[in-house]
Amino acid sequence: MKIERIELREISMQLKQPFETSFGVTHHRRIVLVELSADGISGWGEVTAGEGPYYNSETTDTAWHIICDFLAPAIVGKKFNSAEALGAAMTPLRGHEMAKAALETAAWDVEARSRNISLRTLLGGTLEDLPSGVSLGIYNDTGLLLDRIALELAAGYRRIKLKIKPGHDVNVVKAVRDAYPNIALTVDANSAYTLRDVATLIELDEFGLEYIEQPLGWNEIYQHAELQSRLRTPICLDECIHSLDNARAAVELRACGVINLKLGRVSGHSEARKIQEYCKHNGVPVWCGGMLESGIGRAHNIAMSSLPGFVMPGDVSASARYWDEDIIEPEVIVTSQGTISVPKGPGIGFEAKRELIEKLTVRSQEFVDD
Ligand code: OSB
Ligand code: MG
Repeated sequence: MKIERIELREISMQLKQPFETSFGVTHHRRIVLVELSADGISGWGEVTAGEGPYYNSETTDTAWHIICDFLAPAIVGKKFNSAEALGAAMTPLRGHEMAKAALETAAWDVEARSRNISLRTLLGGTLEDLPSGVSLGIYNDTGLLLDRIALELAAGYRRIKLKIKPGHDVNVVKAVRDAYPNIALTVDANSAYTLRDVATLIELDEFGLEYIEQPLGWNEIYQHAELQSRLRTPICLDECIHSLDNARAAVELRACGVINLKLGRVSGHSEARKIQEYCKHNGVPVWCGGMLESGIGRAHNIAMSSLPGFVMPGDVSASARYWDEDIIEPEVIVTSQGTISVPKGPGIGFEAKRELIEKLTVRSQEFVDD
């Protein structure tokens, strides 16, 4: 593919409800979208960075800077044999996985569309219906949290994940477990604890959780190994895993029993596919995380989750849980069985709503081959 044009835009999208994690509250998303055109075909990708550097070190603005000043100039006008080769061309640039992933995933959409096949087929996906779970932010009122869980379960979702932080953990998990003794339940701390909190984390062992997600330092695999040796509940790593090498280190050190895969965090489909392959081979369950994405990021998550290593329900849920109107057609829907069906159409299998995207755009930048 010869890259003829890259269009970068920042869109502004209001979440239906604020989402609170141990690192802060998000009301409103500033999302960077990439449209990549090659050989007359265009594909879409999304930067999944947050507005501030609290989940990882990237932000909406660092991604804008890195794409405009380094990545887009390195790619526009060049020819690549595959999306994977385009991704490889960005490896000399250190870090900034989410900025890279936006371009890399857009290139996978282009490659699939140019062959008139679905991205699922191009990636080698086998699953057709994906089990879907929900991630619920921190609720100060546990009664409201229980009401929300009742609604999500009635809608069919297969797993409930609760955000926790110090002081808002064992008490909340106990209340939910008492109300729902048998549901698949998990917690996610987003790195809010240290090894000094081991006693609290050991208390969580009593609740039959599927896993405890990222309790310790955002880039600290070794300490998770120390913690895992003291817990029966598997640790699931999220923030720590940026590459196949990180996944291998975490599994070999026994720092986790489960991995949350996020396309942005691992720089795109190529690396994500290698990680799920490694995990499948080593019996480590993998599931697809979310970053409060618009429909474009959500569509890529769905394609990735069709790979055979994705054996646990993911955080990818219906568009309508986040947005009054999503930017893709059709929107992502979840069946009453709690599943998302992987689309069969070309590329990501969803179409970008260009008029709506235009209305939501706050800035844009074009790179053309001259
Ligand atoms: O840790 O999985 C996380 C949202 C923003 C940043 C980090 C995380 C999350 C979520 C929400 O848990 C997942 C979603 O519904 O998109
Ligand atoms: Mg997480």
